[in-house]
Order: sequence, then C-alpha cells, then structure tokens
Amino acid sequence: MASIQETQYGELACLEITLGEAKLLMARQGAQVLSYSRGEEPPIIWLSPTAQGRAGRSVRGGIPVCWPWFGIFERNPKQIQGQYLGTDAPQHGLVRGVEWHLEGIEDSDAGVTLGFTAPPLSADWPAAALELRVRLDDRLHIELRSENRGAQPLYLSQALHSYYQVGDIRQARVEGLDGCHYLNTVASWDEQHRQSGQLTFNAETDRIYRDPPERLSIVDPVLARRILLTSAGAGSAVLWNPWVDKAARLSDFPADGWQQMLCIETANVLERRLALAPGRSHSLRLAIEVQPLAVISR
Ligand code: TA6
Repeated sequence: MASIQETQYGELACLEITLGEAKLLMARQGAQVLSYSRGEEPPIIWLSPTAQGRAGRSVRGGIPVCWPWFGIFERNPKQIQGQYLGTDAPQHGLVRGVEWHLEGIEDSDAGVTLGFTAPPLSADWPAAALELRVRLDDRLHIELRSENRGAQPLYLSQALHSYYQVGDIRQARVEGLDGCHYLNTVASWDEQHRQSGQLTFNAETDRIYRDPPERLSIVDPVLARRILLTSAGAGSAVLWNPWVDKAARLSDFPADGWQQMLCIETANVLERRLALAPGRSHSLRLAIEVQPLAVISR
C-alpha cells in the first residue's frame, strides 16, 4: 500500500505519494506531476531548482498537461483555432494553471492510481471532458483521456510535456527515432527532415517528430541509466532542450539547468491533431521505466 500525504509546493496544494522506493509529487493545479524519483537515484522527472509554485502558473518541470492545444495557439491547425472564442490564448492551452478535481485513489499492494478531472472549460471552448489517470507501480503510468461532449466534431492538439533529468545533455542520446520525419522548429516550421540514427545534443533543440515508435529511450551514460518511454495514442513526439541562450531567457530556469534536462513530449500536434466525433474519446498513454545501463567492461 502507498503512503499519500497532503503537502504544499509554494502556493500549490500537492500530494506526495510514496510506494516502496518510489516517490511522486503531484500538484492539484494542472494535475501536474512535479517530480518522480526511485530510491537514492537522481530524480527521473526534472523539476527546475528555481521553479515556483504559483497559483495560475505552470510549474517549470515535471509533466505539464498541454490541452486543448499545444504550443503557440497561432501555430495550431485552423480547425483548432476556429473552435476557440476567447481572446487570450496562452501557450500550451487552458488547463495547466487551473485546479483539477481529485476523483479518487485506488491503492493496492501492486500499485496506486490517482484519477483527476479537469474543471469544465469556459464557454469559449466546445463541450469536452478531460481526465488524467496516474498510476505508480514499478513504473509511472499516465493516461490523458479526452472526450467530445458536444454535438460537433472536436479538434484538439495535446502533449504530456515531460521534463526528464539527465546527468549531462551533451553526453545523452535518444534511441528509437531513426527514420522518423521531423520539423526543426528552431530553424523552420516548413522544412521536413528525416532522423538518421540516434539523436544527440549540441545546440538548442526543438523538434516535432511525426509518427514516433511506441518505445523511445533516453540513454544516459553519466547517470548510467536508460529511461524507457512506452507510449500509445501519440502521433507526435516533441524533443526540446533550450541550451544556453534560450535557458537564460526562460522563467524559473537556472542558467545551467539546460545541462540536466531533456523534454520528450508525448503528443498529438500539427497534422497529427485529434478529430473526435460527438461522444467519442481518445486516450494518450505513457509509461516511464528506468533501467540500469549495462556497464561495458573494458
Ligand atoms: O515543447 C517545446 C516548447 O514549445 C518550447 O518551444 C518552449 O516554449 C517550451 O515548450 C516551454 O514552454 P513553456 O510555456 O512551458 O515555457
């Protein structure tokens, strides 16, 4: 059975869930995972050392939920833009900074599951329901379920904007994207590229991969571990590291923070946006597992 404690992170009401050697910190605001660690190992999910827990603002790090659009609103497909009647369209959608409702907790020896529902969105967006289920066992499982509660087709883009901790981004690599098409949005939103081999990092990286495989890995020789990501329902993967210059411009982000983090965002964006018929739903799923890297004997 898990231990579940109410706690605070700055202004935010949080839950600290401990199950064996695993520890998870979640904010009710945004149903945002803030941190996730196992035993004495460095955290798996990165939380900025200068992050603030402020009401109404997403915390820098963890797993923010981007919904019902990803990224800059004006970069989204016209069907999505046309659905929103509001005047303020914040980056990454409308649900990161609002209080979600904890529907229930299922706890057993095998693991613990928490279910959250987002508050009804304003009349500026079509009728929809959004749920997040987080399960902690020997892995961390996340499911984001969107349902069209209206009478018209519902278009949306979304991401689990996960910040992973690495020992040194300059020595880390991502396996699994070989052959995938991607946009390098740092340079252009129009030019398609194709990934060749593993992805390594030596500059600001902000890429949208199309049709990624269900399994991706972050190989981290510094921390001697592999973070294995298994997803379902994701038509996109966004890989982001701000590097030196952008890190200096970001809120709640220390100057050298770029060295220890990498975002791999499990997503459906751009031409992989969702189109839900009335009454239909979609689940975006992610499982996060850590494995020791086999030390290659010299
Ligand atoms: O997912 C990558 C990205 O869109 C980056 O371009 C950067 O803006 C990042 O998200 C962080 O966005 P945020 O609004 O959380 O500062």
